[in-house]
Amino acid sequence: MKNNFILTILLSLLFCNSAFADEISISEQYARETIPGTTISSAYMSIENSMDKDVALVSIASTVSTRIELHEHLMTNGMMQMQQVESIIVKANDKTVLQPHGYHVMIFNLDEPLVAGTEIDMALKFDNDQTVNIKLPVQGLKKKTNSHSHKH
Ligand SMILES: [Cu+2]
Repeated sequence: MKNNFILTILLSLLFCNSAFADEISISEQYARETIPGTTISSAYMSIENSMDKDVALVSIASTVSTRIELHEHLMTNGMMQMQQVESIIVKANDKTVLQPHGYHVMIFNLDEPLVAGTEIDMALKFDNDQTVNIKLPVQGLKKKTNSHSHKH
């Protein structure tokens, strides 16, 4: 009985979202359209960990860029700044949301600007040797470019 229950859960996980890879699931993922005149973009997503131990996102690869970094926003002296982080932890049976003004993914050195309505790929590498492949729709810029710039 218990095994059937577990099997049902596994099957529903497998069939409801192709982005599922074992016990890490990605949802609400998207990338931003490139701001005209720049070669960067950012991406956001929700990462859910249904394992009994913490896992950390450590790197991201994509066909659109060879330089993709994990970042966080911090308030420093009343100024919103961002810095690169080595990893983003997703606690056991919890989720971490990458969103504007929080953790985010920075994409640098784009050969081609990201265009709204298209899709890009990403391979998310975690510290348990798991890689999760996802597709991210590119969304248009909702607001005018805000004044903080990316200094790298
Ligand atoms: Cu950033």
